[in-house]
Amino acid sequence: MGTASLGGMKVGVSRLDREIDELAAISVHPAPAVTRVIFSPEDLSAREWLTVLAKEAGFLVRQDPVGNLFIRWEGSEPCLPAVATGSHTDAIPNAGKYDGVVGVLGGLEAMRVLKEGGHVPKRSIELIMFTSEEPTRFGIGCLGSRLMAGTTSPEQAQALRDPEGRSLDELREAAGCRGSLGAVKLSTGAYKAFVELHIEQGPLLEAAEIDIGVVEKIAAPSAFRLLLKGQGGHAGAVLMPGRKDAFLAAAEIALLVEKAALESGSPDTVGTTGLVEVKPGAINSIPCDVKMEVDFRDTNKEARDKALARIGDGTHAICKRRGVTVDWQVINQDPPALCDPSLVALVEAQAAKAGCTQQRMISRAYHDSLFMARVCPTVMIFIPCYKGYSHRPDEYSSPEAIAKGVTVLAGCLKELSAR
Ligand code: HGY
Ligand code: MN
Ligand code: MN
Ligand code: MN
Repeated sequence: MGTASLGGMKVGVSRLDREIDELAAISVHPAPAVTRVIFSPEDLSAREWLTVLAKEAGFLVRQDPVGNLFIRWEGSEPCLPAVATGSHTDAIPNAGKYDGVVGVLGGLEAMRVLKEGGHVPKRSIELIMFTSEEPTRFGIGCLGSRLMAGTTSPEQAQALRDPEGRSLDELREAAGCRGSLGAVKLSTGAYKAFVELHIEQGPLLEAAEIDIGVVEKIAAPSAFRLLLKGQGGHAGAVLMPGRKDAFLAAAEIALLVEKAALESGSPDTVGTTGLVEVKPGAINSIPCDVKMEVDFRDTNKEARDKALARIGDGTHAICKRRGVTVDWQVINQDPPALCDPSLVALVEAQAAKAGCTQQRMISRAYHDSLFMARVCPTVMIFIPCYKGYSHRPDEYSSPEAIAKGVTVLAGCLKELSAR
C-alpha cells in the first residue's frame, strides 16, 4: 500500500485504511452508505470504538458535557496551551465514510506515527472528535464547536429539539454526557493552534491533480426554517381560485432561493432547499402545513445577506398573494472564517517538505474549524476526493491521498508541539 514519508516517519496507510473501514461499518445503513447520527446507538458505539483505539495508543481520553471527545497526548510541559487537531465522525443519512473521519482517524494516525517515530511533544497534542457537526439531529451544524467557541449559549442549545421532540439534555444524558453545558466553553488561549484535515468535498484538487489544499477561508453558512400555513381542503371540491396551498407557496419560495443565489452577483452564493415536509401529505388533500429548511452560503457575508434579504421580501410577497402565513425562523447566520496566515505558511512548508503538490483554496463546506477559528489560530488541510463527491455513499479518497494529508498534518503537529 502507498506510503508517504516525512523525515523518516512513514504513514503506513494499511492500518488507517482498515480503521476507516471498521468505523464505516458502525452505521445504521449497510455499506457503502454510512449513517451515524449524533447520540444514536451507532454514534455511541463509534465513540467507544475510538476510545479503545486511543487508549491502545497510550493517549488519555475525556468527554465534555455535550459529547466532544478529547484524545490527549500529554506534552513535557502540560500547562502550555495544547496544539489541537480533529474533526467529526457523525454522518448524515446515506453519507460516505470519509467526511470528518479522515480528520479524526487521520489525526490519530498522525499522533501515533509521531509517537512511534520518537517525537516528544513539549506542548500537549489533543485530537478532538467534535460532537454533532452535522445538522441532522438538532437542525444546526457544529453544535459541539459552537458551544466550545461560545457562539451558541447553553440556553440556546437546551432549547433545541430533535425531530421526535427530544431535548439535547435528554439525549446527551442518555449518552452518558454529564455536567453543565456551561463547562463546554473554552477558556481564552486554551489552544495554541487548531489544524483540521478534511476531504475537499469539491472537485478542484482531483481535477488539478493537486495533493494538498491549503485552506485560507471557510465560507459563511446560514440556514433558516419556514413554517407555512395554508387552508388545506378537499382536492376535488375546492376549486383552484379559492385555494391557499402551502406547498405551492413553498415551491415558489424554493425557486426564489435558487434565483437569489444565481443573481447575487457573487459566484460563491449557494442556496439549497434540502428539507420539505408537507402535511397532511395525502394525494387528495390540499397541503395546509409545510415545513421547509433552507441552507444558504457564500464566502462573502455581504453578498449572502443581501440575497437573504431578497428572499425574505419575496417570501412575504408570495405568502400574501397566496393567503398563506409564514413563520420565518433563523437557524444560524454565521460570518466566514479566515485561517491564520502563519499556519497557512506552516502547512505549505510541510506539504513541500513531504514532496506534495499544493494550492491555496476556500472551503465551501463548513467545518468545526469555522468556530475554532473564533478561539484560536486555525487552518485546514484538504485532500482530494473522487469527483468531489461527498454526503453520498460513493464518497472516496484514496489511501495514498489520505497518507499525504496525514503526513502533512503530522509535520504540522510535530512543529507546533515542539515549541
Ligand atoms: O454542510 C456542511 O458543510 C458540512 O459538511 N456539515
Ligand atoms: Mn458533512
Ligand atoms: Mn465534514
Ligand atoms: Mn464539516
